[in-house]
Amino acid sequence: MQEPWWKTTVVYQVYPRSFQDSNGDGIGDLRGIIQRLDYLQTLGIGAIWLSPVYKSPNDDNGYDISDYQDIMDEFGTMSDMDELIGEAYKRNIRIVIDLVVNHTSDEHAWFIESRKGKDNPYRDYYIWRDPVDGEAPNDLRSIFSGSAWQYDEHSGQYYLHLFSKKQPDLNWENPKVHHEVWDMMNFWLEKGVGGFRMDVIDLIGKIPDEKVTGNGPKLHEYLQQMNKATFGRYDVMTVGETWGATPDIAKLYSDPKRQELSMVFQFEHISLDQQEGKDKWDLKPLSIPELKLVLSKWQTALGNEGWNSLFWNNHDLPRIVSRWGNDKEYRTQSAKMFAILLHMMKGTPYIYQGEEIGMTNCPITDINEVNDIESINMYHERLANGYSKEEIINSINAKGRDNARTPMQWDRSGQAGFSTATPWLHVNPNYPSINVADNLADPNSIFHCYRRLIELRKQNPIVVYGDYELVDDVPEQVFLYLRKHEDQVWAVAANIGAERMLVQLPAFGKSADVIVSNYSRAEVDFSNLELQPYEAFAVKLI
Ligand code: TEU
Ligand code: CA
Repeated sequence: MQEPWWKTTVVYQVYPRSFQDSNGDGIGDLRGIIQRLDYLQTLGIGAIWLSPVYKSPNDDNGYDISDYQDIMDEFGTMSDMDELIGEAYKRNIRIVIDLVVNHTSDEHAWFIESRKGKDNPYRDYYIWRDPVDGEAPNDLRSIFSGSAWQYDEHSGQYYLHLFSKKQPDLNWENPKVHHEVWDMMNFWLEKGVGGFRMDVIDLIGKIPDEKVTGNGPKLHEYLQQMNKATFGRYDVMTVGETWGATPDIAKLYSDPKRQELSMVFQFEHISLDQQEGKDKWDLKPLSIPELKLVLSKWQTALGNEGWNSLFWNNHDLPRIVSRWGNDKEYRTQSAKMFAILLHMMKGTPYIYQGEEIGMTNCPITDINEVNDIESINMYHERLANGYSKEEIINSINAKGRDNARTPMQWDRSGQAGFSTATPWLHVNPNYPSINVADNLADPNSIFHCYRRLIELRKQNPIVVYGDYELVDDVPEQVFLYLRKHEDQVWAVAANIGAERMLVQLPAFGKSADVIVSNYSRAEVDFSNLELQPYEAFAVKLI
């Protein structure tokens, strides 16, 4: 049976606001993405996950949608979108769009109607509740700080918003909401999109009165109905953003027999440097043994009942080379190390814009430099709770989402070639030494390492289908695993640290068949192998 295309391809995430400005207003746009399609074709990716481009007041940079079937003014027009889909397809690149249906903007026509009064036909498109003892219905909190309930003077009721006040949650217990969403999805499928990334899709089964938000009892029923009514009839991919997924829950989403989604983004590895039961801002050192266990668990737990996504970065996360690598003297080595470690695993890899050239976090010193509503709300809440400005700014520099949203660094020209105007968000001042142009020109660049990894996946079934096996008897900070397929065995090693590490596995023998390396290593002798700082390679054992 022909395997689905999304098992052998690599997906590239574009955050349109920061990718390429084509008309000199300092904001990225659709025509800018069209201009850069040849670059993405050179990289070798097969799909673009396009963060939202629909009409939005941009309270949450497009994740607050006021019209799902029209394009945000600053990003361009629907004909630009049609051209992007067509031009990408000519280059064997599918456009996977962002489906944000846990909530809309409060400026969406449905909510404008809904808030007009309790008897409005759109009232039950959203989640309205009476006050309890003059207060919010319960103590549900917004992920963007504060209560998840907003009081509405006009009707004397509260509405639910798990994100910003301008992002009211849709009421998925109302069948009319399902049909509205299905109609919108079919509108985009008929335009030829390659699938959907589904924003916080694990929340649409919520039961607010019982304070159940993720993994509600009807969630999978909703997804099976959605599959049947929309994308199930197309050769497209779907990936759910599911922060609370365990391997067993992931199987419910991605077991092909269940006809729900192709795969999900799980975040267990991403949460390893966060204190238990605390917020993302409350850090603890990453434990590499835990990272090895968690990633290995996901590599083996799904079996044939599901499919992994593989990622380090996205528009919500700090950049991996700054977070867990070394963005100073070992930036290139550690960026390539994370690339080799991830792209040799089983699943569909995702590259976030700029990751392929080792872009770094971009520290700020004052809250006035911050755009992201999540960071701004947290700043004010923690300031009110007695945290010092310094502590809060340190948290934002470590985990704030703007780190991922500074403009793409194309070349050494002003504003890194992103725009001829002052961009909506500051450009990282390190763009003269970290940019696409220099990466393209240097055969040993991070870009060419990613290009090689993408090529390896296309050419070698072992990378896509090989069984995974963690090798234990190595030093703590060395991640060593095997991939086995038919009569082949590949070994993948990564030293996740700046100290040299000695590996002694004589049983693995010697091999001169190095497939990819970030130190241009010519051969591997496992009986006495010294790994350099952040060294990584893949080698053929058999
Ligand atoms: O993110 C879901 C989400 O919860 C993240 O905001 C995450 O909790 C936090 O940012 C950790 O860094 C999705 C989108 O990816 C995000 O950009 C949106 O802000 C959010 O949903 C609301 O649509
Ligand atoms: Ca623009």
